[in-house]
Amino acid sequence: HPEYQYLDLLSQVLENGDERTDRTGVGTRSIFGAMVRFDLSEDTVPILTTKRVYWKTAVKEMLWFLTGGTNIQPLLRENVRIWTDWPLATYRRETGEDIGQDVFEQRILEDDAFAARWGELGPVYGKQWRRWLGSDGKEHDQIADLVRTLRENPASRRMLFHGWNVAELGGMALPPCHMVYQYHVTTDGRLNCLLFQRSADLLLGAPFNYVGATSLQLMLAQQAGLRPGELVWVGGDVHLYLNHLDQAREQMSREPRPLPRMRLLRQAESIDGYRIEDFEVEGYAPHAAIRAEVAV
Ligand code: DHF
Ligand code: TMP
Repeated sequence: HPEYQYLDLLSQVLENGDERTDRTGVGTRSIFGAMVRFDLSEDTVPILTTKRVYWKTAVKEMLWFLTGGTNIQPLLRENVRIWTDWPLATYRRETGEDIGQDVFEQRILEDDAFAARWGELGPVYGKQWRRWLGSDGKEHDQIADLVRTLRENPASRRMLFHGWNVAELGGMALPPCHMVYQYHVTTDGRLNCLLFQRSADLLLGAPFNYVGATSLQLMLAQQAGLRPGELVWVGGDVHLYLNHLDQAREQMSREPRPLPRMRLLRQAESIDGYRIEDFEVEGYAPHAAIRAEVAV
C-alpha cells in the first residue's frame, strides 16, 4: 500500500530525527532528504486514509494559488482558515491588540479595507506563479507558460515553475515551502510531477501538499490532453513538531485503507476555469481525524 511510504517517514523522523529548536520555538525532530512516489495513473490519489484529510480545503487552497491571489479574504469566503494564523500574528504584534481568530476573520470578511491592510501574506505562491516580476519589468505567468509547453513541446526538460523569488522573500509571511514543481511527459502521454518541498511539517503540512499537488496535476493533464502519471514528492527538512509526536504514533498504529479516487467532472476552458465543484472524490473512508496544533 503506497501510504506505508508516509507511515515509514513518520517512523523514520520519530526514531532517527535530529532534535533541535526551530524558528517557531516549538522544536522539531528532523531528517534531511526524503522521497515518496504515488501512482495516479489508476485514478487513485494520495489522500491519506490513516487520518481524515480535509481534501476540499487543500484543493481550494490550490485553486486560490492559481488565481494569483495572496490575500486570505477569498480563502475565508470559501471557509478555508488554514492561513489565518500568520496575518493574525502580524496583527497582534503590530497593534498590541489580543484579538481572537473568529473576530479577526469576521473583520477580514466584512471590511475590505481591513482585509487589504491585514489579510495580505505578501508576494507568496500566487504572485510568483502567475506574476513573477522580471528584471525586464514584465510579469511572467509561469503557469500559462507551463501549459503552453506541455501542449507544444512535451519532450521539454524545462517544464517547471518556481516560488523562490529571492528578491521578494523578505516581504512574504512565509517563504515558499512547496517550492518547485517540475513536470515530465512520458511517450505514452502521461504527465508526471516532481514536487520539491524544502521544509515539510510531516503531520499537518505534507498530507495537504500531496493533495494540492495531485489536484494541480489532474488539471494540468486535462488541459494538455494527457493522463496523470506519477507524483514524486521530495522533501528537504522533513520534520515532526515536538507537540505532534503522540499524534504521529497514533497514526502509525492505524492500518491504511484503500486510497480513494479523484476525478474532474468537467473540462474547464482553461487552467483558470476550475472550481471546487469540479472535483469528485470516491471511495474515501478514512480513519478519524487527528487534531494537532500548527506551529506559527
Ligand atoms: N506552518 C506549519 N508549522 N506547518 C504547516 O503545515 C503550515 N502550513 C501552512 C502554513 N504554515 C504552516 C499552510 N497549509 C493546516 C494545514 C495546511 C496548512 C496550514 C494549516 C492545518 O492546520 N490543518 C489541520 C486543520 C485542517 C482544517 O481545519 O481544515 C489538519 O488537521 O489537517
Ligand atoms: P519554515 O519557513 O521555517 O520552514 O517554516 C514553515 C513551516 O511550515 C514548516 O514546518 C513547513 C510547514 N509547511 C508545510 O509543511 N507545508 C506548507 O504547504 C506550508 C506553507 C508550510
